[in-house]
Order: sequence, then structure tokens, then C-alpha cells
Amino acid sequence: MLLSNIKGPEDVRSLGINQLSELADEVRHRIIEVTSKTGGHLSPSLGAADIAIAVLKVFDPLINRIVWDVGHQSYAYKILTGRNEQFDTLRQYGGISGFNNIFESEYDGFGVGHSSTSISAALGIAVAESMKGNNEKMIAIIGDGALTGGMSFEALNHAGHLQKEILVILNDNTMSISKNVGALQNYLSGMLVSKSYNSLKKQIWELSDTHLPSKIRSTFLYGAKKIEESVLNILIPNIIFEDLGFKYVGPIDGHNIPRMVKIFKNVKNNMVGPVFVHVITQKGKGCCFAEKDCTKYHGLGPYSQKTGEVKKSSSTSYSKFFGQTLCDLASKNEKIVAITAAMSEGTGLSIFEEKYPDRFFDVGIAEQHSVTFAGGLALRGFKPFVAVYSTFMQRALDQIIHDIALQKIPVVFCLDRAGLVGEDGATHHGAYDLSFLNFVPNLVVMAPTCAEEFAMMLAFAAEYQDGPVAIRYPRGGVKYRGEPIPPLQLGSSEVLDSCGDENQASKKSIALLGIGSGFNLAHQISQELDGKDVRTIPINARFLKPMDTEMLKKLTDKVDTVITIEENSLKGGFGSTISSFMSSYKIPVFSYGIPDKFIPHGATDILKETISLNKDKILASINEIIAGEQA
Ligand SMILES: Cc1ncc(C[n+]2csc(CCOP(=O)(O)OP(=O)(O)O)c2C)c(N)n1
Repeated sequence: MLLSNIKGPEDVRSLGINQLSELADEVRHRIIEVTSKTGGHLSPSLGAADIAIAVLKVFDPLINRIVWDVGHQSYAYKILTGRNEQFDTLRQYGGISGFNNIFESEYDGFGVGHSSTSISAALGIAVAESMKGNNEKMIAIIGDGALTGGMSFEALNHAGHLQKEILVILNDNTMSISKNVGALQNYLSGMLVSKSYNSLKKQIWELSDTHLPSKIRSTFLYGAKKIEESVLNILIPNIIFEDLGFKYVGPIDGHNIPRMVKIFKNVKNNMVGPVFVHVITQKGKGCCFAEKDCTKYHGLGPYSQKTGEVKKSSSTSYSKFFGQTLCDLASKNEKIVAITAAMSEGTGLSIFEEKYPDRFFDVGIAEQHSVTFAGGLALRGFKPFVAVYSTFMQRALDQIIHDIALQKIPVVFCLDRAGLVGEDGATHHGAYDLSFLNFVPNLVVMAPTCAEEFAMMLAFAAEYQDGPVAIRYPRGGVKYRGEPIPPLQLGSSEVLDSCGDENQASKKSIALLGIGSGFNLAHQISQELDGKDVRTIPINARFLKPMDTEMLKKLTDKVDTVITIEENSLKGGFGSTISSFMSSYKIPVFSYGIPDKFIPHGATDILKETISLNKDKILASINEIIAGEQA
């Protein structure tokens, strides 16, 4: 066993070149062993294991800072940079993160989770180091999916201009989560099939690696480069990365470690300025089921190590329900179109894609573009539903404000994974959408509490023409209420029957207001308080904007305390809005939600316990409030 002796990157460097493939097999085995229990990003990490080893063989990550894009493919890197023993705790509360995190390891060059940031970060590091007189290469390792994100292009543009010491390694497996999309992907694939181009490249690079004295070699390289450029200009009209100011190397086999090592050494020792190495990999490498269906095994919960079987959830997820309902609406309204930013499966839109391929758009990892693109479609008469995870929509706030809300364009934003998402952790919790949508004029914001209500919200949004609508809903199973819900009125809440005897004037009266999943908690708590010396009114807010101010006004005559519950940051969200409304009536408001700090990764139940956002904790707190006020 080689892996048991690897305590850090220096141990990888000390291995012989012929031992590295064996190490890669052991690392892959370890990834499968652990993720089968913890869940995680299996196929991306298996695919990038050989790259991680080749990079660590040549570069020192404390000198050549390494930034993985997204970080979901960096498990091998984690294992080899001193985290093998902790790897069993992957994504568990208190354990190691599923992404790179500068607080977790000195070997993580930059914290990641959201896509397409690596080239910008590595470039910043390269510029800082060069200003300090260090001209070592700084490294970004980015997938072809992440390369579709606008920030990647912004960074390439800047890097080509600055000509600093940056190495971009493109891990090209032709896949994002599903098949990668876009003209750039077609271009990359075109490079793969150009055989004459590849063999010419190979010969040049092999010749340049001879043991010639360095002066002769650089003269040779210069000449070879000139020949290469002129020949390549005939074979392939442009190499886009060269035109952007990078030296392009590739495409090379991302599972041939000796070859990658040779090329990385060449880059390290001989190439000045920005270098782009194009590496071809197989997603899911070394695990038959993950290779076969790398989309299914991209990111998943626990599975059988032997067969790959995944434990199926018994309930329908919000995402699946969304996809099905949108198909139903689309069957009656041909103007409905659906947009995803590379999350067709995750958002439940695969079914829409199958049924209505001409009305479905995967824009790549391009949330900002998805929003403004939808604006154009809507202005010309279509009804776009843009389905994006809450956390990724943070990227497109300006587009929502400037391009959509300002012009009152009737686009529908479906914000999946709102609230805590669990094992993906701080980078992925949908903790802020109610806050950042709250201050956008002209925007309707809703959150459903059950399947029937969600369907009504989608139907409402499909008809609404006066401006944009956002619907936020959580990760996981959707509950059915079991009774139909009448069509929604803009800005109207649902006030449930009060619990407790209204006629007992001595009783304390509490309104329990919740939005989305927060209402489900509020309702349960109100039932628990039933029978105690308190009367409660559970209220399902439904709308954050416009808020049901008529209901709130009426409430001021009926209750002496207001409780709010939401799965969103307490700053600027639902509770703070109710609180500012009630302040002029001098009614105390106690708000429960996500505190003003980043919530780590771990099982959602555990996370909620730690931030006191579950039934028992809130109940205990309300009982204390009641006792305090009665004392
Ligand atoms: C801004 C943003 N949008 C969406 C995602 C979800 N996401 C995680 S990995 C991934 C696909 C990345 O594809 P690629 O870069 O090619 O890496 P691969 O998984 O193929 O190795 C997506 C869409 C994200 N992390 N960040």
C-alpha cells in the first residue's frame, strides 16, 4: 500500500514515476470506499485523480498555489495533502468539507464551491506573488463545464493581458453535470478529433523535452513554436487560447500520469507567462457504474460500493414536483419556456427538456446570462421560468434588479434549495434569497408550504404579467396537504384557525407567522402550545412581497406577541420585515431563522439543532418568552 505512507505532498513527490499509477488506483479506491458511506461528488473526483497526482509530483502547493474550480473534483488532492485520515468524515458535521477551504488546509489555495472562480483567484495570487518578486507558476484547475461561466472568460481575458505566471489546467471530460453545452465545448471537441494537430503537438513537445543545453533548447523551442504556429494556422485557423495570450499545450491524456508529469515539468522549467494545458479525462474513471452514468454519480448520497445502487427517497422532491407541474402548465400555454444554468437534473427540468426540447434552454454555468436572456424572451412574448438554486442566484442579483425588475419584465424565478442544504455546506446553503429579493422593487416573492400550494404559485406566476415573480422552495421532499388550495390572490396570506379558547380573555395571544417551510414549523408549534395557557394564531404568509399588510393590521388588535419563523438569514428577511411593521404598534416580535454567520456542512437536522431552528428549540424558547412575560 503506497497511500498509507502518504502524509503530505512531499511524499507524493518522492515516489518514482512508475509508482504513481498504482497510487492513483489506491486513491480512487479510497474515494469510493468513503463516498459510498458519506455521499459526495464521486465521478468528478475519480476523473481528476490522475491530474491531482501529476500536479503534486511536479509542483509544491505551498509555492505554486493551487486553486481547484468548484472543488468538487478535488478529493484525491485532499487525500494526498494530509487529509487521508480525516477523509472518512467527508461532508459530515465537524468533518472535512466537500470543497476546498482555506481554513481546512494550508494546501487549499482558495475557498471554492461556486463555479468559475479559479482563474480569477489564481491570477490574483500570481500578480500578488510577482509584486513580491516571486515568479513561480500559480495554478487553476478548471473543468470544461466551469469554463462556460462568464467569470472564466473575464479572467482569461485579463490573464492574457497581464502575462503573469499562471498555469490553467483544463480538465476536459465533455461533461458538466449533464452533457456540457455551448460553442466553446464544440470547439474543444473539434480539437480532439484533429489528429494531425495532435501528432504535430506531440512531436514538438517530445522534441523540446530532450536533454539539450538550455540555451540551445530555448532557440529550438522558439523555432519549433514558429513552425508550429504556421502549420497550425493551416490545420486549425485559430487556437483561441493562444489568441488570448496563453501558450496552449494539448490536448493530452489526463490519465497518463508520466506524460502529464513530463509536460508539467516542461511548463514549470521552460515556459514563461500564462500557459493553458488542455487535459482530456474520463469522468468516473476506474469505477464501472460511475463511468457508465457519470451524471447520476456526479453528486449523490450513500450508495452500494459493489453495485452503485442508490437508496431511493420515498417522497417526491420539490424539484421533481416543479418539473412535472411546469410540464402541465406548458401543455396548456405554449409560451412557457424553461431555462437552467447547467442544472437540468438538479432542478427537475430534465422531464421538461425531454417533453419540450425546443422550449428548453441550458445556458451553461451562466446564471447571470440566464436571467437577462429570459428578459429578452419575455419582452418578446414568452413566459420564461428560470430554475436556479438559491445559492447560485446570488450571482445574478444585478441582472434581477437592473435587467428584469426595473423594466417590470414578467420572468419567473424558481429558486430551488432555499434554506439549509446540508452536506454541501456554507457555499451552498440558500440562506439569503429572502433578504436579497426583499429590497427589489416590482418583484413578487413567494414560498410554498406544500405541493398543492406550490402548484398554485406556479400557476399564479404563469398568468402574472405585471412584473417578475420569484418562488423559493427547499431541498428535499414536498408534503401534500391532501386538500385543494383555491387560486392565490396577490399578496394574501392564509390565516389558520386559532388554537386555544378565544373567549378566555386572560389568555395570552400569540401570532405564529411563517413563510415556506417556516410556516410548517410554526403550525406544529402552535399545535404543541394548544392546551397551554396561551392562544395562538398560525399564519402562512405565502408572500414576502407584497406583504399582506391588511392581515398584519388586523393582527395588531388581536395579539400581544408575534413570532416569525423562516429558513433564511434573520438579517433583512421575513422576520425583520414583520418586526419593522409591528414596531409602530409596539407589539414585540421574536424571530427565528438563520443567524448572521456562515453555517457549516453536515446533516440538516444537526445544523438546525446547532442554530436552534427546530420545533423543540423554538418551543422551548417561546415557553421562556411566555414565562418571562407572565412573571
Ligand atoms: C455558480 C455555480 N452554478 C452551478 C454549480 C453546480 N455545479 C457544480 S459542479 C457543476 C459542473 C461542473 O462541470 P465541470 O467544471 O466540467 O466539472 P466536472 O464535474 O465535469 O469535473 C455544476 C454545474 C456551481 N457549483 N456553481
